[in-house]
This record gives sequence, structure tokens and C-alpha cells, in this order.
Amino acid sequence: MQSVELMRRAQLSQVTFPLANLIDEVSPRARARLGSKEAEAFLRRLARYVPDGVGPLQDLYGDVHDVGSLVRRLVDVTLDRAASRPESLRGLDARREADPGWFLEPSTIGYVCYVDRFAGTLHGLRSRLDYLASLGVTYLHLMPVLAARAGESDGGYAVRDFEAVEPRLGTMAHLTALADDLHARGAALCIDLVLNHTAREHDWAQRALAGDPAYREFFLVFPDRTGPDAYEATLPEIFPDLAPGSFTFVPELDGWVWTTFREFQWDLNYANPAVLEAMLGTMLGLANRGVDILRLDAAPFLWKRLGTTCMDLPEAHLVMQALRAFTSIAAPGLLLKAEAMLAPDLLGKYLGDHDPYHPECDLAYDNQVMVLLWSSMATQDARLAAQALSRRRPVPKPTTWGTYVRCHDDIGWAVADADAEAIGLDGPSHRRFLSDFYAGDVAWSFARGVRFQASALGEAPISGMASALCGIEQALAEGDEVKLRLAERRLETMYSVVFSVGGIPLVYMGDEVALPNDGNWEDDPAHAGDNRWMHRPPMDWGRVQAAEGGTGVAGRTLARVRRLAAKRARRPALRSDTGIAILPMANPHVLAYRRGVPGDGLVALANFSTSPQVVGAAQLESMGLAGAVLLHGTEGAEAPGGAALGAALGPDLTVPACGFLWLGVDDGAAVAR
Ligand code: OTU
Repeated sequence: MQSVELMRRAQLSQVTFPLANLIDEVSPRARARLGSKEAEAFLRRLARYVPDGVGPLQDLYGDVHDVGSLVRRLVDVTLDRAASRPESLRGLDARREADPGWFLEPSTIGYVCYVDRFAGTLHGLRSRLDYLASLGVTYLHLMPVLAARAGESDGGYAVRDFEAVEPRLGTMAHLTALADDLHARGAALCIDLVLNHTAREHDWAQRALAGDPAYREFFLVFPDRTGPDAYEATLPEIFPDLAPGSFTFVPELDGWVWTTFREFQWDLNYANPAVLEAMLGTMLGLANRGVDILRLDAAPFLWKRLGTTCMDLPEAHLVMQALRAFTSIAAPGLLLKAEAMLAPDLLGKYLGDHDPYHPECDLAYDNQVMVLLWSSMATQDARLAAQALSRRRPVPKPTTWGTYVRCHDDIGWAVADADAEAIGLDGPSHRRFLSDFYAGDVAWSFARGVRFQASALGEAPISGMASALCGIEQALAEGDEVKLRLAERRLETMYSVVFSVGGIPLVYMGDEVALPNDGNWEDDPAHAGDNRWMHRPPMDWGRVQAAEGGTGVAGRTLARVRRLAAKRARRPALRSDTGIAILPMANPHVLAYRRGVPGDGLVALANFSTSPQVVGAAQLESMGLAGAVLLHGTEGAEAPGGAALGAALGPDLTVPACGFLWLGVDDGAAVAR
């Protein structure tokens, strides 16, 4: 091991850990269980990653627990799981260790779906892999698949068994078979790991209910309201309508249990290192089943401290850093993806930008780009997006964002006050406007969304499918062809940004055929009161089949998403981690940015206005676009005023109404990160 690097890490974490002793101690056991070749690799990773984990453990537990023996217990977990790691996955690990940026290729394109709604079962899903391949998908994120409690389960986010698949969807063997299929196609599998809470039906909670004191310590239980009242003075309410308050009285425990989300979702107590140890085993168990990426649900909530919001505390990051370090020892190919819907300026931390010597997650949701896209479409103005994106810092290598237009949750209006003010808007009023606009309460709104929770400030988050929010549903209802074409362009242009702005683009199930809101979402009693189900519709395969003809809204949309994927996959400039420069524009309606590596430069333009916008010759020249060629764009971009695909540009450029253009600039310059 590079000793200088080790020393530096040890210094940074302010602990002197006897790493050499640990290796000597573990080495005979590792050889006995793994064989000498595999043991060598294991011990190399131990030397490399333990120092990353020790500092966080010391900071989290050092005052109360013996960190040395905790490290040994965690190493034992990793050795157990390394011993049962299938040979094929060890091969994947080796390839990924040799190429740590494997998931950053421009050909990495994601798709997110519910197994039951998309394909019935995990087995059924295997017969849909050709369809996913036709969209260029190489990263498949399945919404919660682990065994959930019966009845209401918050869409599977109330897990009763982390080691079993939800029986309705199949078995662990089916999950592994799906992972094998994906791996054979060069694709990867992502599933949710709800590490913040369990269902009250989970074995740990059941043991606590039965009176086992060790398991009572897995949760946060208060004998009376004193603790809960003190915490609630500063806690935000996450589901104020569905589940007011953050504590639930549980008669069997004669106490109040911390339940940030629903009353049946019990928060885990990470201040107890036994919880971290159990979760490490869970994560590595899933990795050994073939899962490549674990989406860490509700990451900001992992740690609680009195007098705070108990969100995004430094300790929550330390927990993830420790889990990152120890999972890497047994499954170095495993990626962690943080789910944190917070103010934009806080998101980089989940990728480790605050503490580069302690890697954290590899991926995190880019909710900022999503919100900026919807904001720009509502205002027909690109300045907020340009301002906010210019201020972003590059994320540490080799981490990246998951970039998306829609996901399974409501859209929370994460616009930073500082960005709003910089362009003359008031943050709270703008967020209220977005809420009203997408709920359809503004006269000129094209959207058909619904408020998810009645927030005190009126900045309510919004539910609805992308097609409903971008105007397709309204235009169809009104039978207005002109409006329809504009709405379709909105959807394509938003996806064009997601496919080109950096990060892994994630297509949300159904968006590729402009699936409308689910009008029947209220029929299922287990979904009562939770209108997020309106944007979790069953996949309409009849619609897909008809769409293959290429006509109608669905057909046009499907062809467009496929084209975006195919164009992106071939452009080195669009690797997830290449730099981005936001280009200053005289025209406020157009967002322009440049990405590039030597030999492949790309400038993307997105017009949020409902009229075509001209970018004049002088501006093109100042952007270094003389000699650029048109690579891709909204249909009709080939019309007079623009240029034919692949041809050099004319003196002026017209960006179609609500449309986009991708221009190739091959001047050999990289865009600095
Ligand atoms: C996540 O979302 C999931 O995405 C939701 O579907 C779950 O209901 C929830 O966890 C509980 O498991 O509050 O409105 O900052 O935004 O964790 C969604 C993070 C949520 C939170 C996020 C949570």
C-alpha cells in the first residue's frame, strides 16, 4: 500500500490505528477462508479501506465504545461476506477496481420502475430486457423489491425483511437471475436499501416488541413525551398530512418510538454501533446476490441530535463514510447512491465533496437540475438555471449525479434563495409560484399536477407524471394540436438536458411513451391519501406496442427518447464526469452550456420560450461556435434559419420554440472541471 497516502489518511482522521496488527491478525483467517490468492486481494483492500472507516467510527462512537473491537467486528462481517461472494461477482469487482469510473461512460443510461407495475414480477421483467435495451438502458433501478409489510407499506419503503424479496414480486433467486441477465448484457442493477428505518413488522422491531432489550436499543424509544416534545420543537414534518409528528406511541413498549415517516416505519438508532454492524451485513448480503448499486433511502435522516432538524447532520455522513469503507473491503464493485432531497448546496456532501479523504456515496440524485427544468419551463426563462448551474462546484472523481426529469416522489421546490435573489426573484415567492403553477392554479398554466402535502408556507411539493406536468394532458383534453406539439417538445427538451448536462440520465418508467397520470390511483386502499400514486401508473404495454409505429404522442416520444440515448452514447463529451461551462447568453430564454474532452466538444442549447429564439452571429462567435455542426435537435431544427444535421451552421441560429439543439465543436479543447 502507498504508505504516504496511508499516513496522510491516518493523520486526517486523527486516530492512530494499528493497521499492521489488524492485518497480521486477520491474515491467517482470510487465507483459510478465501484461499491465498483471494486473501491477498482481500488484505490489500483491508489496508486500503480500513483507514477510511476508522476516522468516522472514532468520531461517531469513540467517546462511548471501544472502536478497536468495533473495527474487528466489522472486519469479521466483511470476511464472512467476502467468503460467500460468488466467483462471477469477484470477476466484476476486479474489472471495476481496475476501472473505477466504469459507470461514467456516456453509454450508461438509467431506467427506474416498479417491478409489479412494469412487468408483474421479477421473472416477467426478464422478458422486458430487450425493450430496455432498445432504450439504451444499462442501469436498471427497481423501486423497493425487498419484503414489505402487508397493507400500507409506503410503496415498499416499510421493509419487514432485508434478506427476502417481496413474495408478490418473486424470490431472491429471481433477483439474482435478473442481475445475471443484466450483467451478461453489460448492464447493472440498482435496488433500494431503506437504511433509515424498518417496518414495525421487521424481526428487529418484533424482538424489541417482545421485550428484548438489545433490540429495543436498535430503535429510539422514549418513556414519555418529554424527549419527543423537545425534539419536535425543531423537527420538520415530512408527511404532515399522512402522518403528523415524528413519534408514535407503542403500547407494547410503553413508550414513544421515533417514526420520521409513517407510524409503521421505525427509525433505526445508528448511535448504537450494533445497528451499523447489522446494516453492513445486510448491504453485503444484497451485493452478493448480484446487486450493483444500493440506493440509500432517506440518507439525511440517519442521525438525530436535540435542537436540530435531525436532517443532514455531520454524523449521518460519517455513518455513510463508514459503510462505504467497509463494504468496499468485501464488494469493491458495489456503488452507493444517496437519496437526499435537500437544498441544492447541501447535495455535494453526499458525494464526499466536504471530506475528500473519506469517500462517501458514488451517486446522488440531482434534484436541482430537475427543479430548474420545471422552473424554466414555467417561467419561459433560463436565467435561474444558468445562475444556479454556474455556481455549482464539480463533484469529486469518480462520483456523479443521477440526473432526472421525474421520479416516483413528489417534486419539492429546491430553489436556493441565493440563486433566486441573484436574478431578482424572491426565493419563497418563486417556490410558491411553482407550486401554484404546477397545481394548475395559475391561469396560463399548462400543467395538471396536484399538491402532495399542504405545506405551511404554500411551497407545496407536486405530484404528477411528466407528461401531465409539461402540458400533454391538457393539450389532449383540449384537442389542441399546436399546444400538444409544444408540450411534447417540452418533454423532449427537458430530457435533452438530462441526457447532456452531466451525470447518469435516469428515465422514469412511462415517460418514454408520455404515460399520463394514473386516474385510478385511489382505488387501492393501501394507497389512500398518498397522491404520489398518481405518478406511479402501471406500464401500458399496449401503448408501447402502438408507439413502436412511431406515430401519435407515444410513438413520437418513444422515438425521441431512443434518439437521445443513441446520440449520447456515442459522444465522449457527454461522459457523466466531463466538465461543464455555462455560457453567458444575451437571450434570457435560452440556456447554453458546453461539455467536452479533447477531440469532442458539445454545446447544448435549450429554449424554454414558446416562441423560436434566434441566437445571433455575434453571440455564436463569442461562444466559439464558428464552424460548429448540428449534431441533434428538435425536429424542424433543419428548417430554414437553422442548418441541416451534420452541416455547418449559418450566421444565425434559431432554437425552436421549447426546443433544443446539440452542436458539435471539435476544437480540441477540454472543458475544465
Ligand atoms: C424517500 O423519500 C422515498 O423516496 C419515499 O418514497 C419514501 O416515502 C420515504 O423516503 C420514506 O422511506 O421525504 O418525500 O430528503 O425527501 O428521504 C419523500 C430525503 C421523502 C427525503 C426522502 C423521502
